[in-house]
Amino acid sequence: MRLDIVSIFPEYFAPLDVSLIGKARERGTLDVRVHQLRDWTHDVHKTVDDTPYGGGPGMVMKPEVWGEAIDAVIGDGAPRMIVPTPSGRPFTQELAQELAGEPWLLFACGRYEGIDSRVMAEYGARLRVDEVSIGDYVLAGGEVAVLVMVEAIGRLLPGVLGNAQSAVDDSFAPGSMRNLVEGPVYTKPPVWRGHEVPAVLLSGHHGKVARWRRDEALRRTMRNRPELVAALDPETLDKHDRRLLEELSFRVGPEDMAN
Ligand code: JCZ
Repeated sequence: MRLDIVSIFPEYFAPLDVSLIGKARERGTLDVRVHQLRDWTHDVHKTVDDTPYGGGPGMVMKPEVWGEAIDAVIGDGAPRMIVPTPSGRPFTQELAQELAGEPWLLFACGRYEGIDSRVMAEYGARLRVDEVSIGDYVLAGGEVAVLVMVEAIGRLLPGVLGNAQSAVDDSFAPGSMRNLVEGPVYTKPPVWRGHEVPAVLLSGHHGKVARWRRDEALRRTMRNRPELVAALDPETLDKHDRRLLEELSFRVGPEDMAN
């Protein structure tokens, strides 16, 4: 997969030289190219921003420099273009999986109050362009959002994770703990500073371990993400699940306790 990133702060992307993503780049699985937007300015001050039409605070990134940068980066090609913004569509595990199937992604990192919207209109007529939000908080620019997305996408590429199971076994990945967050995890030693590993995990009883893990996932989802419990399909809950959720005082829906 090829990734192009355009930013006025290319130094932000130093983390892509290390760990999983760095190794994937060394192997050639990932071809990451980071570009300095200011390379496509023409004035001595390398200006990338101007005052907003209609007034208001802050500055807006000028369309001309973005146009020259993107034209140069894409050539005759047609990558999928991603523009981080707090007003974009949510970045989810599902979108990460979709993007992991693309051969070429172009990330455009805004700063200030964002990029003149005509840039997205122009390339939206030539490329698939998505404005994407990584969460409901406001960053100072798109760079950190791109790091988040590249890590989430990169670890899904064939051969990037050491253990191929790890990627399909995550909290939000289809076919694993579906719509629940993961429960707690433990390793050796069996007692640490007086805290014991739950005995069931040492029992060797796989059925009981699975049941306990599901209970813990339900408890933790109820505590931290009650909206996920509310959205569960009751058909995916067995009698034991329903009893536990009752204990946690959650009403489960039309199904009765006879199942
Ligand atoms: C440019 N401020 C780009 C994205 N989810 C999320 N939060 N904040 C952003 C973001 C903020 C920005 C810019 C200037 C993205």
